[in-house]
Formats: sequence, structure tokens, C-alpha cells
Amino acid sequence: MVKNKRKVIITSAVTGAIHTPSMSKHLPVTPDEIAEAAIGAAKAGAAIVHMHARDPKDGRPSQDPRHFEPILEKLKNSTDAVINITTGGSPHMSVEERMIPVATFEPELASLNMGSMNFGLFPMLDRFQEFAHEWEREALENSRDLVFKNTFADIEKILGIGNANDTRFEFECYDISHVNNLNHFHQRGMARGPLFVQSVFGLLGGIGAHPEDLMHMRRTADRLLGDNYEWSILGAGKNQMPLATIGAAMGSHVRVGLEDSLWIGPGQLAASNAEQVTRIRTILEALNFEVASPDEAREMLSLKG
Ligand code: KMH
Ligand code: ZN
Repeated sequence: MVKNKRKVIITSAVTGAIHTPSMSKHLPVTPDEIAEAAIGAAKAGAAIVHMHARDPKDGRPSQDPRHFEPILEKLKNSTDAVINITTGGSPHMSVEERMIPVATFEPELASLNMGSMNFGLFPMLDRFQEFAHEWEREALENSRDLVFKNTFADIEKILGIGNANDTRFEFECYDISHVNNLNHFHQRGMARGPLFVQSVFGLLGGIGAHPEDLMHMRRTADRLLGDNYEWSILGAGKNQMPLATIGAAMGSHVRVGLEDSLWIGPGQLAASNAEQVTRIRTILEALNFEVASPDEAREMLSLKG
């Protein structure tokens, strides 16, 4: 008897707000580039595309709906991938600014950061020194004194918008306490299952990226959330492929993309988001998993479609 293979959801986070244009010529910046990158990732096997926008003038992260609109328009006409819009924006923005695109476009899925943390981007100054725009260096320098603020009130506000519009969430947990916070909102009926838990490893200010960290996150989520969650893994930088592989072998979904890592190998920039999706897809298929389609992801996560 042939057994069904487990379906794994690949998310591609195509541009984000952490990396800056001078770090990689492959980082999509204009609406056209961002849309094309997401379409390429979806063609390569990503069921979900996690979207940020940038100001095409200088590549600065932007939550202005006018910067999202052409991207979303193009995506709707070219792919049925699930669109996941950020509420994280950039850690330098206020929560009010960060919520605007999700309130405006009412997507199927949105990110939600489950706690406050330090967000240390300054170590990237060791690797990158040449910047075309002064804001890039400033963003890295200023991160020495940066708190990524996600208070309980902030989380409640964002949950309120999502629940009013039937937008579900990718709950981003950068540390163990964030899983506790998610459990709190789940117990109160504000975070609705199946919970899509994105465990984030290897950011300075969050949990580390050792397999023991991953095990601890998994055990905590199992203990607190039981059968109510779908688990996904995101490793920052060089941790991207190794942690996605370990997580997938243990039953997780995976997230890749230039938002989380600019690399495809040591010292080798990824040429595109699609390249990272293809790499993880090859690994997943070698592990005898199947890649979930967008509709399969919708069903697993109970999205509105
Ligand atoms: N850059 C990721 C580690 C968000 O968009 O809400 C976090 C992120 C935040 O994806
Ligand atoms: Zn993001």
C-alpha cells in the first residue's frame, strides 16, 4: 500500500525590512521587483509569500499602502499563492504605522510578532561597510539601542483587526516567552487555531539557533498548544537551511527568503528568492515530503481563501 507523504508548507519572505539594498543586488526593492520575486518563489513551490514593501526611491522599508498596492495587484493576477502581509514592518516603526497595510488590504494571512525584544542588527556592520544611502548604515547603528516593541496592547490591537476581517496570523515567536504569550491569547479566545507558529531562530535579541534551542521551542509549543498548532521554522542568516532541514525532519513547515537570509552558501549570495525555495524543496523531497500547494496550505491553516 502506498502511504501519503506529509505535506510541508514553504513560505517565502521575499524582501523584509532588515536587509538593505546595498547588501545584495538581488534584494528586490521596487514594486515590480518585489512582485516578480514573489511570483518566482511561488512558481518554485512556495505556498505562502510573506510581503513587505519598500520605497522605490531609496529602498527604505515602507508601510504606505501606495507601495503595497501595485505589488498586490500583480500578485493577484499572476499567482494563487497565499499572501501574508507584515504587521512587523520595520522595528523602527510605530505599531500604528505597521498595522496600516493589513487594515487596508484585509489579507488571508498576516504576521504577528508575539513579544518585545532587543533587535541587534549592528553585527552586520562587520560584513557590510559600503552603503549607497545613509539610512542603511543608520538603521544598523541605531539597532544598538533598539527595542522591537510588541506589548500586550499592541498584540491585542493587531489581533482585533485580523479577527474583524477574518485575517489569520503567522505568529512569530522569537523566544520561549513569545510562545507563552501566544498561549495566553489563545486561552482568551483572541488567537484562533489552528495557530500557525513561526519559530524564529538566530536573531541577536532572540533565542539562539542551536538544535537544542529548536527542541526547547518545540517541547514548549507542544506542552502549551497541544494539537492546536501548525509549526514552522525560520533560521536567520546561515542558519536558514540547516534549521529548516532539522525542523522539517521533526514535523515542521519551513520559511526561507531574502528577508531572513541573503545567502545560498557560505559567502555566496542567493541570486533570487526562487533559488532558496528550490534548495529547500530539493531537501524536503529528498526527505520524502511533498510540498503543499496554496490550497492545501489554506486548508491546513483554515484560511478564508
Ligand atoms: N524579519 C523577520 C525575522 C514581520 O514581518 O512581522 C521577522 C518578520 C516580522 O517577518
Ligand atoms: Zn516580515
